[in-house]
Amino acid sequence: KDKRMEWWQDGRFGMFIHFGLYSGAARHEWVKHNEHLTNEEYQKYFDQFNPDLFDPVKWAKEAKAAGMKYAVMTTKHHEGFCLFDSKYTDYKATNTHAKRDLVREYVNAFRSQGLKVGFYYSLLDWHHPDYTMDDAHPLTQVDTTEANYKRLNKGRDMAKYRQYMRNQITELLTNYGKIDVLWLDWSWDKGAKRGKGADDWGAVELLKLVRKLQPGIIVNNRLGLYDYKDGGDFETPEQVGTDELAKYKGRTWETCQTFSGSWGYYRDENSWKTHRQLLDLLITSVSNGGNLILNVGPTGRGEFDYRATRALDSLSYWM
Ligand code: FUL
Repeated sequence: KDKRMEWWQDGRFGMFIHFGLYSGAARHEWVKHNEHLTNEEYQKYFDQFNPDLFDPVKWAKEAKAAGMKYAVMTTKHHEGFCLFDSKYTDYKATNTHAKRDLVREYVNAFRSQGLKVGFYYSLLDWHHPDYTMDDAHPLTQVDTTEANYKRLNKGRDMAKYRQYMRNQITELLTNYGKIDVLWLDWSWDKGAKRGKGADDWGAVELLKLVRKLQPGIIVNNRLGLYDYKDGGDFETPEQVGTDELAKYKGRTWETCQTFSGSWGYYRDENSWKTHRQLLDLLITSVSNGGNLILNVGPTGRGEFDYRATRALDSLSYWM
């Protein structure tokens, strides 16, 4: 048994937090992609970003009351916007009305409540000028011809983007004390056309860097390193039904699940899981030897939607 994994396997239950510019759009964290928005069109969400109700101590208290033992927050999602004060980009929270390093506040808040702290970091980046186009990029969805890919990729250089990621991962794993979990997201399955994987990220080197900077850290399995001896510490079945969880028995895994379907705040989504369904997910995960990480997408102003708070309340009542 791996000592490093003990707290995580005993803890069993965590909170995922998806927060970014898309929270203000309030219609899915993939909105830029889904609506094929250009950087110029997406700019208004940066200009208007103003999470005046951002209060991670409150979040941490709700998480703790619901029985959660750790949290993982998006430091950068696919949109490329950074919630932390990175030296390597201007596209960050400190340059918005927030004027603060929101990652630092999150880390301090959750630690102060005795919870373990994790970072989500997107490998995909729809904003970085060197990130080459693939089938998951907002700008390639309308015209998917080779000629268009060629045109859009002119002058882009993934080697530079790889360096950018190494720099940012170094910042994240150096400037915020001990980080307990790193959630890197995501790689295409092997053999997929126009999708990125391990080589694009420089995954082997990246993971070595992570282990060097934070020897105790627990890393998920989405770098695309399927054959490599260190492909990550746990599997990440996403939004699978309770009937599918039994097949993970005997493995090391964490199922990630939403309250309502999307990860980023989606105001008009009407598919919220019932309290019974949430409880069922938790019980089925734990009884099959896995973890459950349940996601909250705070609103653009930085607070939990009342439906999320209610769901967390119901869990804390059961606990
Ligand atoms: C997926 C992402 O594309 C979603 O937006 C979300 O972050 C989920 C946890 O992982 O692969």
